[in-house]
Amino acid sequence: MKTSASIALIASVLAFTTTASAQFAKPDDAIRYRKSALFVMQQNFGRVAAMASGKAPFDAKIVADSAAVADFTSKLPWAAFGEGTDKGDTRAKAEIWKESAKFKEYADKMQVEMSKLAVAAKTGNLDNIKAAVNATGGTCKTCHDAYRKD
Ligand code: ASC
Repeated sequence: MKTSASIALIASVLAFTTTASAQFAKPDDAIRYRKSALFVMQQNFGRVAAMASGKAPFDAKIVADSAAVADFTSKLPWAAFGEGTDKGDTRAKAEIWKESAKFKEYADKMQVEMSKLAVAAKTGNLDNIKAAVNATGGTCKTCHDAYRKD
C-alpha cells in the first residue's frame, strides 16, 4: 500500500473510533442513550414476540414494521458503552469493561439474530418468525445473565 493511502486509512479509522467514543457530552448521556435504544428495541421485539406466540392478535404489517425497528435499534446501544460509563443509573455490570471481547460477541450475536428476525417477519411465515423470536430472545437472555444486574 502506498504511504499516502495507509495514512488515509489510519486517519479514517482514528476518526471513526474517536467519533464512536466521543459522541456523548457526559457519561450520563451515554447511559441514557443506550437505555433508550434498548427500550425502543425491546418494545418492538416484545410486540413481535407477543404476536408470534398468540398473546396478541397477529398482524403481519405490525410484525414486519416492528421487527425492522428492532433490527435498526439493535445496532445503537453499543457505542454508548465507552470507558467511564460503568457508574450511574445503570444495571450494566463491571464485567462488561473487563470482558469487552465477550460482551461484543454477545452484542454481535444478538444483532445477527435480530436481523434474521426482520427477514423472517417480512415473509410473514409464522413458523419462521417464531423460530427467529426464540433465537433472538436467547441472545438477549445470555447477555443479561452475564452482564446485567437484577
Ligand atoms: C424481551 C426482553 C428480554 C428478552 C428475553 C428473552 O422481550 O425484555 O430481555 O425478551 O426475555 O428471553
